[in-house]
Amino acid sequence: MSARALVMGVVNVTPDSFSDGGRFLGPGAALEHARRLIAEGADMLDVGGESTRPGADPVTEADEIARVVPLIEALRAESAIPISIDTMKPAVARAAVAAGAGLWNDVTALRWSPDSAAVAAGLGCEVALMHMQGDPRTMQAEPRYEDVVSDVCAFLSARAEAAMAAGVERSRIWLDPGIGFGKRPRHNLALLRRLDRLVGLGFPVLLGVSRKRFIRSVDPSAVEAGDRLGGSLAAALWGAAHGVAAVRVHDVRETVQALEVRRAIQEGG
Ligand code: HH2
Repeated sequence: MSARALVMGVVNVTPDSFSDGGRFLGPGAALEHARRLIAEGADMLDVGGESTRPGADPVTEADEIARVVPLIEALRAESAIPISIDTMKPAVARAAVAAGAGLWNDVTALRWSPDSAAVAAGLGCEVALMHMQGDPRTMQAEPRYEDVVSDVCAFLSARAEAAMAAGVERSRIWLDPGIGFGKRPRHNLALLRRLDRLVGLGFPVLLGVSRKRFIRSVDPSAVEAGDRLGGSLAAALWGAAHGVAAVRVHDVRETVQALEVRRAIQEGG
């Protein structure tokens, strides 16, 4: 096994994701896409049924379950790949874990419902706690920080403590700085520059930089999400070099290749 960062491939079953524009809506198309990401070398898959795009419309619990559960069941029937469920809702997490997901990826860091932390503890699954200022509808309105790196580290430490107080085992917790969630470009760049501070908290770090808007702040010509592969790879390599455990990406093949080349240079083949 190589020591490189793990690659988490994104499988959206949504009509309105910012990065892939709903091309994968529908369980059949989403399953095909998931198979492709596995063939391209994904170490795990992140299945989501609700877009967290700024301004995205909320989805009901029942609709979200109906989007993600058939896909997770179908994947489980043919593959042992670890699956995470990207949801804020405890009922969706519960249904997804029953269908075979092993990690609850929660962009609200278990704050969406007062039951979230207890449900996570009861499920016994891994949990990724992500930082977000505000909520998806309003988060880009006017993000403010005293010191973004210290603020995000303090928030994530507190959320990890809250999860553990509710019974989630320490060894099951991941932290994620939430690149693009209630942050200006300078905030995203500062968080990336000082990833060592987050890694230093002692939990595995998950990093989502793929196709994100901050890349456009560096290259104004990268208007569409699909124009941002170079920046996505640069940021993933930066994350790997600074100790993140996993990167959440859309372009699995290219990211695996980039990380493997970096590893081969470092380890000599
Ligand atoms: N980013 C997105 C969604 N979920 N989860 C974690 N832990 N970290 C992230 O950075 C993260 C995330 C946004 O990306 P995408 O899935 O492409 O968009 P959408 O939420 O519209 O589906």
